[in-house]
Amino acid sequence: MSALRDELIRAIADGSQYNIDQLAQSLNADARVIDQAIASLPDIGLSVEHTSSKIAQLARPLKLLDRDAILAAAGRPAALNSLDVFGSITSTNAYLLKKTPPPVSQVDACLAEHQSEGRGRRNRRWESPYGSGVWLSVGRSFVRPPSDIGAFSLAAGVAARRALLACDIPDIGLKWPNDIAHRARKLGGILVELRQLPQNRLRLVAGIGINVTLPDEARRHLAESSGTAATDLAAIAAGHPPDRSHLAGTLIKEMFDCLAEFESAGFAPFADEWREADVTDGVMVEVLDGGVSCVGTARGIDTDGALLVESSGSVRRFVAGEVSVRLKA
Ligand code: BT5
Repeated sequence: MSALRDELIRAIADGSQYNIDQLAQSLNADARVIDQAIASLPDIGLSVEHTSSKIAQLARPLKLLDRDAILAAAGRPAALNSLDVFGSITSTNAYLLKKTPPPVSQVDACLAEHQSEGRGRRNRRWESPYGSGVWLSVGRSFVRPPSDIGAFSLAAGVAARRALLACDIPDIGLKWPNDIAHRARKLGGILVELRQLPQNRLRLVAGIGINVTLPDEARRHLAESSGTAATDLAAIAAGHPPDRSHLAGTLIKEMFDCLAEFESAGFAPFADEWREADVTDGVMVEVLDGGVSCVGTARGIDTDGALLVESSGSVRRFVAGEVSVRLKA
């Protein structure tokens, strides 16, 4: 069904009205199967309008990811081992973690139009409706991992911000440890997963999700289910978001540069840029660490990326991956 569904989406992506019998003929499938495939599109985040039982149309046109345009925007990096572009997948991070690791110093990249089990930290869910964002993972392994590899998700935030700026999206903030933010709303997030390999090698998969045109239903669902105020590039860029393939390629380029820079110099070269983008610096925050709450004033990050919080006259350090931050307003 999934391959047929991808073909169907390609066939109707331009948002015109399509006759279901004609679609069935051109896709070499039974009209009932096409009907079912169309009926399943809302489940993956695509709204369909029916003007009659025989005519279907996407609620809005869809420009699909284009592998050549992505490679061109990425500058065809020499370190690229593979670039997979999927219609629907469980999770781009999960996919790269299962794949045989690329040769050392080479990088795999993977994108999908839709993730059925997109993941955030601590088993949280990342909403990834079809064609509405850039859902990207890059993966490589290190023979001698930098000692501050735990701060890589902060460096990846800096890389994402650089990519957005290169696509004419300024004023992007970063919220410790892994949020990409715009005016107190969540535009995207980063998930870094590490796995120990034999012979002391370390495998790293870094996933970045950035909302480009998030459907209203997804935004509503996020507000209701987790109180998340989400935003997208369409809102930030007044209805003219960057082309997704161009953004995806630019992100790949910045992530490749980030991986190379981090390998040679660790987090240090990213720290000042991260501090510039820090949305909680000087703000009252609540840090939740293993069920214990600490309320205090955020004082930026330490050289290793740990969050510093001033509370009752002393400064406490919180390490990436174990803490969540709540703005107290
Ligand atoms: C993150 O986790 O923010 C990391 C998100 C990483 C997603 C990418 S997409 C490509 C790659 N493949 C994957 O499977 N994942 C990565 P966390 O800080 O735990 O935030 C999760 C929370 O963000 C959820 O509990 C929701 O409240 C909220 N959220 C979920 N989907 C969202 C969306 N599309 N936009 C804004 N907020 C969202």
